[in-house]
Amino acid sequence: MQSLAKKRIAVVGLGLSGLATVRFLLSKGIKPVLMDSRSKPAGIEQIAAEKVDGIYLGELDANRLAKMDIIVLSPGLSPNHPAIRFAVAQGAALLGDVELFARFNTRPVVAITGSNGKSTVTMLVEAMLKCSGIKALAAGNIGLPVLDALAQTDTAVYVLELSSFQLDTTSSLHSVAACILNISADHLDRYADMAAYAASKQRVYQHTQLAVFNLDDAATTPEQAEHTLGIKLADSGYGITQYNGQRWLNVAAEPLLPVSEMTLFGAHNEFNALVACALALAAGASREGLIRALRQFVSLPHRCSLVAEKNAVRWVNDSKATNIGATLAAIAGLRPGVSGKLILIAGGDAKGADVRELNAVLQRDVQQLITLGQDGPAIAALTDNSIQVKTLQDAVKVAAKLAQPGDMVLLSPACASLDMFNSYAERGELFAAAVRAEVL
Ligand code: UMA
Ligand code: ADP
Repeated sequence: MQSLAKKRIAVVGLGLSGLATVRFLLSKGIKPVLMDSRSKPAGIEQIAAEKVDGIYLGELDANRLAKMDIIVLSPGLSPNHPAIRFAVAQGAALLGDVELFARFNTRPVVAITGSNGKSTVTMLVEAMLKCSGIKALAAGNIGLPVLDALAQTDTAVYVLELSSFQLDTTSSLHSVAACILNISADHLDRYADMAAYAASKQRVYQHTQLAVFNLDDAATTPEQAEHTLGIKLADSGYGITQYNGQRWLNVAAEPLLPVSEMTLFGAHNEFNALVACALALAAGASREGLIRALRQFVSLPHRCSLVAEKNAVRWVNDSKATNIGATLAAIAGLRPGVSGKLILIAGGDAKGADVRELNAVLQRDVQQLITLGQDGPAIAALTDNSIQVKTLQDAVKVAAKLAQPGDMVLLSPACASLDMFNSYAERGELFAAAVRAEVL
């Protein structure tokens, strides 16, 4: 990437990362060609047409793409799109915004991927570094495009949440530590099979000084890495230990903090905390910094958040559970604390996953299932205790009728929201609003 200026560069996709890429290229004096398969992408008005080398909207033109030296592809578009494949076959180089970041960045990076827990661990690592007096910045899939983060020059360490889509177009990202938290079915509408999805995640370990992985999930084991660190709750180096009559986080073989002093709860979050400790220490955090961050951390919204407690019924919003693994983790974490029924609201776009993986938990832990959305019927068919509804508001109404003291109503859809909502956040907000209207 020495002489970007002499290359013909197309930015394909004008969402958050595409717009950040355009800003980055313009700052380097490069006029890219812009394309988006939509006729009216939301951010288009932010671009001054005279500053770029053409804006082409609507169906991607394979011949125009084939004339490019470099295509910077947005994560929401598949590299298997026929027009992209054609251009690559003609010799265009395909990369993403994270690859551009990697080629220009000179500061330490911590890289985090996995099917679930990425945002939580990313925010925790950022908080641990900040509590250690290190200027850390979280970016990537979490929301801030990496090329916008690159422009923040007072950053000392980048903490990057990376999706498999971003990793697919990344090949030279160096990191002081990298992690795959777990691998469970997700995005199977874009990958041929689980092996292809897992191979994409493995790319995070390509050039890392320390590969942190999940000892309870073989698919996360690094296929190539010099230094590795496996973590599971029942382990002695990084794990949970009994100390002074309490359960403690054990970090680098020494007790760090009683689990009861963490603001996060649930077994999956204990694991997330241990991983975050390992990653943050590798990037220079102090043990005091880890402790402060774990005591103060404010849980991210839409992840097992309590919306309301009324008549001893708890209403919990886990809208961020956009795949089956996340819903299983939420139920495993929350069910032991529920004395009455667990009423689960699930459904949406299952993204090609096999919903039968919910079967055992639905039989064992869920007393009432309420489903909605495109794949609601397939989930409802798994159990006799199911009711299908058309809207989230109806789901809340039905749940309110059935709930009794001691019960929990949990929105944890195991599906993406996009068949009915603009985002998981909108789904979570509408759920919270419906709950407040119905029960408060
Ligand atoms: N799209 C088109 N045509 C195009 C370009 C995009 O139809 O030409 C559609 C995509 O299919 C998608 C939407 O537009 O439905 C947005 O795609 P995008 O690639 O423009 O996305 P950005 O706005 O750049 O946001 C991306 C990440 N989105 C995706 O990977 C889909 C954001 O992660 C990320 O925060 C942002 O870059 C900054 O790095 C979001 C996400 O949903 C949270 N990620 C997926 C997930 O977590 O499961 C992977
Ligand atoms: P991501 O960014 O990967 O989507 P989040 O941190 O936003 O992950 O958490 C999303 C959901 O995934 C949470 O609501 C929770 O139910 C589940 N989850 C969080 N951490 C884990 C984990 N380590 N293993 C399995 N599920 C998890």
